[in-house]
Amino acid sequence: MKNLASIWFGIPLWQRILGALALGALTGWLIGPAAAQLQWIGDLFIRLIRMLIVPLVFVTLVSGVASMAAPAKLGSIGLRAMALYMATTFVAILFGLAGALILQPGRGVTLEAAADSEPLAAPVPLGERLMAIVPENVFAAFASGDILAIIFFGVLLGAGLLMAGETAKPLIRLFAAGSEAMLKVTHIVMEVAPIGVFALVASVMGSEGVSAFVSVFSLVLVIYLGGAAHMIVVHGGMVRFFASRSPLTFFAAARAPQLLAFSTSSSAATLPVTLTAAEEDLHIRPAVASSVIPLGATINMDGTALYVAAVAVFAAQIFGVPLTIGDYATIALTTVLVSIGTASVPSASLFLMAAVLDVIGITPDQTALVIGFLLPFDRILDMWRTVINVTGDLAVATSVAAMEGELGEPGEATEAAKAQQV
Ligand code: DAS
Repeated sequence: MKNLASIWFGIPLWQRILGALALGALTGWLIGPAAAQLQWIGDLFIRLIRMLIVPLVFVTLVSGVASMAAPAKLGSIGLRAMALYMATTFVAILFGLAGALILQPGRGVTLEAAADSEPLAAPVPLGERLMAIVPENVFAAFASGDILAIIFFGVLLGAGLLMAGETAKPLIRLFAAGSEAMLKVTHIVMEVAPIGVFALVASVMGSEGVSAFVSVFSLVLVIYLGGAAHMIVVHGGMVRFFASRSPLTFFAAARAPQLLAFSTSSSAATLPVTLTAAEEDLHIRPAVASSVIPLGATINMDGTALYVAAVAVFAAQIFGVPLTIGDYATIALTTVLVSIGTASVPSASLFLMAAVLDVIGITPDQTALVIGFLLPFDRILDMWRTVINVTGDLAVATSVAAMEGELGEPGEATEAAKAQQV
């Protein structure tokens, strides 16, 4: 038994997760809807990961900011991250539009009246969402897991500790220890990832089945091929250009978060692993990783932007709505806002995309038809777009860290461990 365990733990985690994913897909395909019995195991795993998010994001952010050389850096990190986030999202939209125009996924698709399609979730107005970044009550923000509000407060507290000088040293060390501890807890939880991933993928494959692919094969192609091209060209190119890092090394370090993003379809559920990979495998110092990664998981969604833009063209093709250059520009602008507003949970953007379809003249009834048509297998599309979302966060964080001189070398001790020697 002992050497079985040593063999198992001797296999790299990402390979154990990949194996579990493949076995889950096969199991789901073989036993079909009966695989739904496994759903509770997947749900339990996601609860485990989500349990980490608030404490991990908060302590690593406060510790990261408080260990910064100077508060001024915060401004340049934030500005650089936002600029790269918006730029990569815009390019992802171009990939989505181009893919949909080339592959014409809406050609020949006729939509029967969608069954009782879900009522469209009214998207939260962007102004309201921006106001909510400032929490009226930080404990309420913690309790509700409001990541943007937690980031806002965490940055301020970290800056306050930084400026408090000597008297704050004990608290800074406490947060550094907390950050190290939460990263270790994430590792513990990740050890059960293969079981959780197996159950999640088996239940999705069992319920969606491969047949779902047939009716939207070309749309799946647009998302999967367009997304792969975007990751290779844009994310790989950024890492090469800004950080002089090999894209292959970057993608190897991103494997575990990508596999988790694929299995959970949730950037939020993947966030603890994205943060750990950023600090430990990509050697991004906490000063950058602790703020840029949680921010990206919340507002930077390249995969979602590519998907929403592609579906807008897909819908226009189905209903024969002619699109002018102005329409494409409107799709791009609205899609950027939708991708910022999309929550980091499964299928979040499926309903928000109504805002984009609306601006190009698709009627609410037609929108309901499109959403009703996509709903049954949005999860298969969501799995991949969430991978692209998470990869984009890591690529931007790597680039910003390089520009800020906060990109360490392999084998370097983590900041928290160094802080312990203070
Ligand atoms: N699943 C969402 C995420 O967590 C993205 C989406 O719904 O488009 O990134």
